[in-house]
Parts: sequence; structure tokens; C-alpha cells
Amino acid sequence: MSQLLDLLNELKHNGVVVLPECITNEELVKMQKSFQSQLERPAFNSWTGYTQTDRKRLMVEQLLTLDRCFCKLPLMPLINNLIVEYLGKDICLQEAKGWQSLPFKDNFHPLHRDEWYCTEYYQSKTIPRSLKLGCYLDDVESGAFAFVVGSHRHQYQGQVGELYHQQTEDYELTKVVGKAGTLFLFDPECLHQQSYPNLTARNALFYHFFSPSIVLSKNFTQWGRFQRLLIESSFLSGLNYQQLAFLGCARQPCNDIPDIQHFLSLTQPLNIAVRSLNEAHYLFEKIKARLFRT
Ligand SMILES: O=C(O)CCC(=O)C(=O)O
Repeated sequence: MSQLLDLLNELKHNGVVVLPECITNEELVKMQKSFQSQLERPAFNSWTGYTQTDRKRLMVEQLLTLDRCFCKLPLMPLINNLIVEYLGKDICLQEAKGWQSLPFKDNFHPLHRDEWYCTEYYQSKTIPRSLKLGCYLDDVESGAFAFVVGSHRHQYQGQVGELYHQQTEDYELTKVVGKAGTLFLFDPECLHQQSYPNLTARNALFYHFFSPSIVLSKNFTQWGRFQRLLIESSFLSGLNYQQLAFLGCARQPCNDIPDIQHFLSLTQPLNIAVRSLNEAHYLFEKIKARLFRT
């Protein structure tokens, strides 16, 4: 109990807390292998794989479809209890993704507060809170997660997004360096970034927890950054009601039709390109069958 309270107090005070070792070596290896398998190729047509929306990160979406270990991680009692104590009982997992950060020398991913809730809606209301769980899959010495201690402790909205705090020299950054398997919780209202330079590719997981009742930012939903959480159903077997609820199964069903605005003008040419490729593949197979008919 006192460990939970100590960690909770540190999280409340600093905005970030590094957790004690929770993952076994066997689980870590499974997660590393499964994550790596998604980095072999980009998601395309019927291939699953990584997606890429910026220059230096290969995103692995929907971790809970990949391996049971990714499902078990947020359910570990210490993690689960800390999140519920910090955010309240109606909280659940909303995103489970990770990324490989490719090496970079510049301030590629500058200091920011996450843009996820609708800032206009909450203009004169209490700022909604969320938590992220970070997990390194590699030993991290450079390119570590970095944050400004205590910068989440403000009552009124700070500026969200990456445009406002580019002069990193103005801030004292604390870095979370650590071995593969290092776990940390942070309040994304705390100023944070991936520090630079990042000398080697870094694989890391980021789970995001918040209440289903929160009104989300349109940038978050319509630009495809927020995706509905998918789970491989066999990973749910044996979980109790509380665990299922924590993974989001107790939410009101979401009836919104996804309305992604990303590169709208490219939709038609991209559809044509993919269909042409499939036609070409079909023709190729047909010619091959004719030529090699016995
Ligand atoms: O990749 C990192 O270390 C930074 C993570 C981050 O900025 C985020 O999850 O919002």
C-alpha cells in the first residue's frame, strides 16, 4: 500500500513516475518480437505493418491485436491501481500503440502538451486529465522520454500541441533513461518530448487512458490520430468484469462513423492505384497459369 501511495504522490507532484520492474524477461522478449514483426513492412492493402505519418517515426497501432502480453501489461495490479487512483473509477484504456523512433539529431519531436481533448469545449471548465503508460522495448540511453517536472500542475489550460515550446534551452528537462522493460506513467498535460539526439532506433509503447465521457479534439479524431481500440477477442478470455471494463468493454458503444480528413484529395488517386495494382496482380497470375499449364 505504501509503495502505491509513494508512486502516486510522485506522479501527482512531478507529473511522471518511473515504475518498479513488472515485466518478466519472457514477456519482454515476446513483446519485442511481436513489435518487430510489425516493423518489417508498411501496412498496405492486406498487409499489416507499420504506418508512417511523420519522417522519423514508424507507428505500430493496435497493440492489443498482436500479443496477449500487450493486453496484460496495463492490467498489472500496480499499474491499474495507480491509474484508477489518479484518474477515477470510470477510466479505461483508449489507445494502445507504439513506435520506432528512427535516429535523429535535431529537435524533431519538440516539447509539448498532448492535444487530445477539445480545448474550446473545456475553455472555462476544469482541464480533463489523462495518463499515458510508456514502456521501452530497447535499452534507452539517448532519445529518452524527457519532461519538465511539475509542469502539469496548472489549473487553466496551457497551450497544447508542438508549436509553443520549441526553445528547449528555456526548460530544465528530466530524462527517463533505462533498460528495455522500463515502465513509466505520465500526465500528458506535463510538458514532454522525446529528447534529442536519438542515436539509435528506439522502440517504445505508449498506452493512453482517459474517461469515455471526455469531448475529444477534432484534430485528434478527424486527422486519424485517434483510432478505436481493437482487441483480439481470444486475449480477453479469463478476464474479470473489472479488467474488461478497464480495457474499455464497459463503455457505451461508439456509433460515430469515422470521419478521417487526412489527405482527402489523395483518396481517389490512391484508390485507383491500389485497384490497378490488384488488377495487374490478377492478370499476372492468369498469364502465369496459362504459360505453365500442364
Ligand atoms: O516518444 C517519446 O519519448 C515522447 C512521447 C510523446 O510525446 C507522447 O506520447 O505524447
